[in-house]
Amino acid sequence: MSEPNPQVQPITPELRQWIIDQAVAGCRPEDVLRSMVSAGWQEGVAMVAMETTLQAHVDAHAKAQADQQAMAAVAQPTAEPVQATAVPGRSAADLAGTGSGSLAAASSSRPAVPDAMLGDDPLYLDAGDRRVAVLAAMAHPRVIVLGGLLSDEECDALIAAARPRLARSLTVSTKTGGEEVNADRTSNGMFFGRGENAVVRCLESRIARLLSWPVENGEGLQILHYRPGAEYKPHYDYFDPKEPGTPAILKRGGQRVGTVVVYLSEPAQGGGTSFPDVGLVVAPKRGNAVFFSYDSPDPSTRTLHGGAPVIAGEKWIATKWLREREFK
Ligand code: PD2
Ligand code: ZN
Repeated sequence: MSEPNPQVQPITPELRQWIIDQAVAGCRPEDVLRSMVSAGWQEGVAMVAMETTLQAHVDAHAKAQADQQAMAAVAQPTAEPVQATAVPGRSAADLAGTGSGSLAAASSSRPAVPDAMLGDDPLYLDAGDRRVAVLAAMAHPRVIVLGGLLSDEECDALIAAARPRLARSLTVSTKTGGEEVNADRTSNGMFFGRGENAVVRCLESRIARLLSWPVENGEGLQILHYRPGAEYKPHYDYFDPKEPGTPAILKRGGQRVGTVVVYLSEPAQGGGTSFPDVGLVVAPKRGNAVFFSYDSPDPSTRTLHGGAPVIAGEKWIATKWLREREFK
């Protein structure tokens, strides 16, 4: 953070971005305030800077979501209106430490699910240490295709660290709350712990910044390896509320509300990520990613998706699932 001028103390764009970065990274508001004060900011100015910055951030996010929902309504005049859900994650009010106070009251439409700020139709998004391209976006289902989320070297580093730890992929059983081998998922996989190594940390902080969703709400990064013939049949990533094992699963961070699939290698043929409800297939281009979100655990989100069979070559991906709250 730059040294403030004690006479004037203007709230600069750099300071605003720094405050947003701290919030998205999950820093406690009192710690952010303390850092600002110890860097020379007057406490009152620091408080105002935090409140106004986070409020503007939330408003911009809400506007982007409202624009997207309006677009969806135009495209789907008969579709049901998008429902506001309970407030997962953290609001600006929570982040600013004002709890249910002024900011919460001022902001009736808080971001309910992770999302990128596409309000002004940007070609690129700032992921902190990297510029990421917006290659395609769809409102309903909410799908965003991102270009260049990881470099080739970062893809290789994740594959190399994961390879010795691969085992037949399991899925979470909503019948029991445990894990089981699933015939619909014929890949091998492993999980990194959150923040386990430098590349994992980099990817996690890029995702948190791009989608304005705290790192702490992410499950550990999963790596999957598909050989020819391997696939992941269409499924939903949220946990079915009607299944008996779901309440136990939800104790750790609530529902899944978003998924980021990052392509680490390109198969020669096949292996796209399909969204059968809308006839979309995302090509598995190395370094690119597909993000989709679901604001309720329901097929009306149209987020049925699958990993198409690999026809030739090998496919490696990294999957980051995002929960409503901190995933401990
Ligand atoms: O490999 C994929 O493209 C894919 C498709 C559907 C991955 C996942 N789901 C997942 O990891 O949830
Ligand atoms: Zn999936």
